[in-house]
Amino acid sequence: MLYPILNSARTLIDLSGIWKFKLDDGTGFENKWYEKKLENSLTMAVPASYNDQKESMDIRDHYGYVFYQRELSIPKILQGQRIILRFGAVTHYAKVYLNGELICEHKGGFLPFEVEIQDKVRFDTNLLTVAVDNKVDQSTLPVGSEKDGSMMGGGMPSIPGVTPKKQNNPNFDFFNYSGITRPVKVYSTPMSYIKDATIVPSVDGNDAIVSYTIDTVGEGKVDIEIYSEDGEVVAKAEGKSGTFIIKDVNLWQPLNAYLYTAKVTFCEDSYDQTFGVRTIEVKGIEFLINGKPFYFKGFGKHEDSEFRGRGLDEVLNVKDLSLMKWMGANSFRTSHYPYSEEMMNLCDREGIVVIDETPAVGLHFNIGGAKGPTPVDTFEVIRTHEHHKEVVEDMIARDKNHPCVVMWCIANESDTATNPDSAYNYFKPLYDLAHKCDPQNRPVTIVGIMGASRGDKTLPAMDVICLNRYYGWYVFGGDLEAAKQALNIELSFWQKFGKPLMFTEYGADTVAGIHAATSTMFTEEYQVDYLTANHEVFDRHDFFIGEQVWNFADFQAAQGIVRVDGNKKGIFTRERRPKYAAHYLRSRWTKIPNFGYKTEIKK
Ligand code: GCB
Repeated sequence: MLYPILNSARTLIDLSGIWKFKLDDGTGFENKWYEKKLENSLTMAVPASYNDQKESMDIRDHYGYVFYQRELSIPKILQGQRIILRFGAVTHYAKVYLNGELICEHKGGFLPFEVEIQDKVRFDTNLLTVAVDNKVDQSTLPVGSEKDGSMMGGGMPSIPGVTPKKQNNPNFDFFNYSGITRPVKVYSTPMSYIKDATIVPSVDGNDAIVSYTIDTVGEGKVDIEIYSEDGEVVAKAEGKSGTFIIKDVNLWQPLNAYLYTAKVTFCEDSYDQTFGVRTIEVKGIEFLINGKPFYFKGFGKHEDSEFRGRGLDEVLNVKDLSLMKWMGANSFRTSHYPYSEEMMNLCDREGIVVIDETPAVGLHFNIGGAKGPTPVDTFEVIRTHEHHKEVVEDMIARDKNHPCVVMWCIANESDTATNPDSAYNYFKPLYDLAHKCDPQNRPVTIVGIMGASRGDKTLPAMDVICLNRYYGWYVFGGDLEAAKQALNIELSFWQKFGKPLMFTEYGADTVAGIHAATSTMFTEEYQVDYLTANHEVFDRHDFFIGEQVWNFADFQAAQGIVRVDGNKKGIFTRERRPKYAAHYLRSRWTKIPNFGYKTEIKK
């Protein structure tokens, strides 16, 4: 799906701002709130999560639908054009009404969707209403538990005469921020238009051979001009698909990005698609970018900040990448959902390497609040099968052209070991689907949970083995010598698969400002000691190709007895102030090269 742009053929109207807002009291649909102006509404900023914008537990912990509304004026000059209403993300389910008519619905809170409205709008004022549902259950991604008690919050006892409030039970460790979290835009195209562009670069000596496909609607001819960063035309092509050659190509390199622009014209329409030229390959125990063995240094992150929740914040995005560069990091994983298109564009520009993850988290009914007395076969119980396919397809369709994306991650910490055959039968088709959908055929992975290894069939079937491990925290907390031994034993187990392995999470909760001369858990000193112990073991293994610390910054989670105002495993606080460990990691990572770090061990 193309990102909406403004150019000589297309207009773009941003609907960011203050919208009307109202919690559904259970009568919103029955009383057709979408047909008239919302009564007794509140103000709410878009894009942003609604939860932290007001001082009200009813809003923060709301369960179910809310209604957003605004007037939408469409200029008459757009008559005769295709007009599209596009949502960057609405979390988790959206019903969109224009002048009282339901014009589209969308499931899933982290990917864009759009609807053509030229035949539905008045070229005057319209009433736009969006009903947004935040419920998570065993059919949604992320997954909610249908039992009382969130994964981290502990269960709610059932006591006759007591009616606990209705609430979501996220089967995941981050706050269930909801609402219209990414930009809402109206854009126009001519009636004959460019629907999609797919660009697949390859490298041949000093040159790039780039194949492309342009998807169009209407009759006409496609022309393409390729521009360098200096605005020079470096290649040209004609037709809906084909190849072009860029002589003496400038490669897109980690932390040294170079972007070309393909200017596509078709009838009256035109579209500017940026792309980078780089190659990705998993070969033996190495992960090659542009033919050289890459070492991942970086983080698992969240889209999370004060007031906005998970809402798009471009200042924060720029700041986060700047802090990463300051530390010598080169990569992150979009844990635990696809991030905004704006962030992906920024990573292309900044040369930050991205592992792009679906919102499939919580596919595990044998841990936390979801756990019953006897283990269940998660993949017999869960109802995400079809939706999981959709999110894999839609994420890849959205992000396929981004040079920053080097690997797809189809899920985080699923139950791959309780019933290994069921898990394999669920995930292998998704792995195959990801490969089939991606025109660049990037590597595909799944992130494995602590405790699952022997007997697991799913992880060894992936292109790269990605593990979340907490030796020295959840296991052997406070005993880093035992942690090192256990970690080393586990890595030796994985070595036999002959594949590259990386840690996509390892970390320790650390309360900023707590210090101790004798390092104990939760102190800033312990976070450094924990990381140092892990690194000592990582550095012994040549197939260990990357370290992504959990987490870049402290982040909000559900209320409960485990998290004190959120998860504190950040290397930065939620306000982006460095903890002591940031300086330690900076010192380590600025010495580790992006390429060839493990070459010495192999010699
Ligand atoms: C994990 C999860 C992550 C949690 C983290 C933790 O393994 O993938 O979502 O936040 O552990 O801190 O427990």
